[in-house]
Amino acid sequence: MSIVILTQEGPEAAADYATILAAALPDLDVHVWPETGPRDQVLYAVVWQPPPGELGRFPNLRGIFNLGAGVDAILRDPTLPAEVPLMRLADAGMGPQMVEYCLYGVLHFHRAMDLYRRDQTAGAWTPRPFKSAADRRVGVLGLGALGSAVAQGIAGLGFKVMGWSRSPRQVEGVSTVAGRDILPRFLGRTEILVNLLPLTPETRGLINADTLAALPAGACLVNAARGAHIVEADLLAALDSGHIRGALLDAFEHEPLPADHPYRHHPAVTVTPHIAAQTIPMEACKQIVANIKRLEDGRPPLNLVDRATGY
Ligand code: NDP
Ligand code: OXD
Repeated sequence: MSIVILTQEGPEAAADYATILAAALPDLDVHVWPETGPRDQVLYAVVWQPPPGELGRFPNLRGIFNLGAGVDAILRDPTLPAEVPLMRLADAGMGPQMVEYCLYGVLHFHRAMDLYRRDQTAGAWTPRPFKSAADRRVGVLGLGALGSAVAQGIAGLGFKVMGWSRSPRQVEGVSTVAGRDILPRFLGRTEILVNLLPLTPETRGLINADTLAALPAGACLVNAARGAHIVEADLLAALDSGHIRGALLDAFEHEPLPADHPYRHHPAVTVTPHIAAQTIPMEACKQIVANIKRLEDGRPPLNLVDRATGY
């Protein structure tokens, strides 16, 4: 019986996972795709952006484990077996990284580092008036494992934070609202918008001309979730008009971001190469191993993806 690690990033990217899983689960052989051993022996698949069509080719799978928080890439595969439980990582060491990244983004815009950078390039010397964190309104889209940690982290520095989710949530130090109807009001009070939503049919393109227009003039955006949450042409138009002052973007619809993509050269955009929160093999494997044990004991797995909502 075996586990297969499926990633298009190549065997080197899978090596640490293979070593840790082999040590923790000595009764299971560990294979790294494209080497799979006999396909009917594979009980568990550990995947990150798996090669399309592959997951449908293991007839006895008991569980699929995503090596990340977002499962949008897996759910896009039409051959994904419908009956096999799909699990994702919940925090698994990504929380503190995501808090750092988003705090950096909030401070970058709060302290006008984007504008001072441009001033420096232009040879200008333009001090701007002080505004306290207590007067800065930050909005966090998504209050899950990562969004709630980020919202709390930002609130911990004294910012006025509001979080938005699908169902009502409570996060200490953060005012929270839920549901689509409240979104325009949430956006209307948000000077710095931080996106930590999963990419689902409901959230694809959520950051578009209408929602950007609902933000106050001069608002800024930190997108640490998925590129396809944003309608790129709408964001570029809002940046060009100045309605949106700046954007820190970590994830893109097509990665690597093409060299000639307008984001790369836009003076109001800072691009990072999908590094906001990286998977830590040891932490990820702890969750996977614990979940395999739960499945083997007939207990419900943790962090099960709801195929109906897409996260
Ligand atoms: P979770 O599934 O734990 O949380 C998702 C949150 O989004 C929940 O609060 C959920 O609401 C809310 N949500 C989902 N759909 C809607 C909707 N239609 N309207 C309003 N709120 C909605 O996800 P994580 O916090 O673990 O991760 C969030 C995303 O971050 C991942 O899906 C991934 O795309 C991205 N990510 C990016 C990384 C990077 O390096 N750039 C690294 C890791 C993750 P409710 O609470 O009601 O369920
Ligand atoms: C994730 C990611 O979803 O790294 O975990 O983007």
